Amino acid sequence: RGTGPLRTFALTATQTTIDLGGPTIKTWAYGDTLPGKEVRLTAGDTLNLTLANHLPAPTTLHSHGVRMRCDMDGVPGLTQHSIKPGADFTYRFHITHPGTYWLHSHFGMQLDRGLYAPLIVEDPKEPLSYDKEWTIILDDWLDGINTSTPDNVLAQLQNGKHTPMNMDMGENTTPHNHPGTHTPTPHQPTGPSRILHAPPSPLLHSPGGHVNYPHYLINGRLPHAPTTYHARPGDRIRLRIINAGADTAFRLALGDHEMTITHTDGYPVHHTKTDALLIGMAERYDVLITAKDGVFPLTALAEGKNAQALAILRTNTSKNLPNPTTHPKELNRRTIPARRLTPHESVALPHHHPDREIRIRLNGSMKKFDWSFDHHPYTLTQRHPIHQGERIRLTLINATSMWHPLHLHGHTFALTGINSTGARKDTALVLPHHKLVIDFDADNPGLWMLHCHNQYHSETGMMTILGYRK
Ligand SMILES: [Cu+2]
Repeated sequence: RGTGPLRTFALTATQTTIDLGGPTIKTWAYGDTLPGKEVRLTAGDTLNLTLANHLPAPTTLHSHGVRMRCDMDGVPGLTQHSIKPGADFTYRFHITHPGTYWLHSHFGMQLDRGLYAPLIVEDPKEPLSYDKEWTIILDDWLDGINTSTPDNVLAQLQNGKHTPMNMDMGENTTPHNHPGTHTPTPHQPTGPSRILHAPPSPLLHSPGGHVNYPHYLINGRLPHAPTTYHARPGDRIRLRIINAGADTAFRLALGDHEMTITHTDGYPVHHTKTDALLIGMAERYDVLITAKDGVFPLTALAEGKNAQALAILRTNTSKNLPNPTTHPKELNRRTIPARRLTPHESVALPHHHPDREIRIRLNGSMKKFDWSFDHHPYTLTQRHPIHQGERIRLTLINATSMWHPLHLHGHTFALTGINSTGARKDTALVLPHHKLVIDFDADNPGLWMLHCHNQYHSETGMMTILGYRK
């Protein structure tokens, strides 16, 4: 499937100590930084990334949103054996499409620790012009704070009935065939309670999430010790914004600035102006801004959670600093949802009647914490059959009282529009009791996950598999 210049990278998944800008915490991360060091290459290159596992647990790496061959997709037990402690694995695949992507662990609850890093694929014929480019990674944080871990918080939500899903146990399993035979030890609901009690978010028509995180971060920093970005007044700046959170949508705005949306999930859209963005877990937006003269807050409100993350844009030497809790007025102005965006002609999915429709219902409740598709919690053997060459319509009916960010591996679908196909994305929000209808061309054979990107939902069973049939 193509070659191109080989670009070699090495990441180490390891236990480490991270300074969040005050509290120093023990966690699991890629190397000693949070986020992990950026992986940047150019469309046409072949990625050659070796992940060394220095964790006390198995792991895998998923390149979120990147079109690739299935055996490099990093789904434990399905596309590869998980990487045992002390072992390593080399992910090698040709990258054809530019965009803003990210790397994260696809094993158990590891995503809600520090196991994530940006993956930026430059366009060799970049059509946008800008003076600076920054990657902004949003995250919700609890790991290592007063003995909290994502596993013990999941156990709190499940009231002690946790059965791990998104993992295989190595030697006892064969990819594509047998689910794990290992009986996992349930995690205990220990540590301080992190269960969210808050009114619903008007934007999400439901609670912001389930977890009341002690911290929200931009590029690994707390609001009282934010990253400061320096520019000159008038500079045109590209922001590549990634939500690496596990249970939090962020509403983001830059004080006193308008943003121009240029891409979502790596794919270009017709430039659209907005004041704020609502970004679900694993979604990405690229925006252009023109910097004004001053010091400005880049605020990421944890939607429905009454807390926020912060970074600073500085273009002069003013001594004034935005307050860590500052609430730019732009947060309450225009928020353009993805369904209002239209794809750039170069990536618009051609109009075509679907050859196959797959209807899937989302089930589960906050009380039972039993999230699933069609009332069947994930198993490795589940398949929704599709055939190469088909135009597939996926109709995802949300029968729950909760919102979900749904992610399809290996393909970038089109949101369905009224008169034309909508923006291309790999992750899209569905509100409670609404449906999400997405179209894609089955042109990348393999076994591909469809799952909720709320890590607390996917881990309890809201995942399934689309399988190409010969
Ligand atoms: Cu969900």
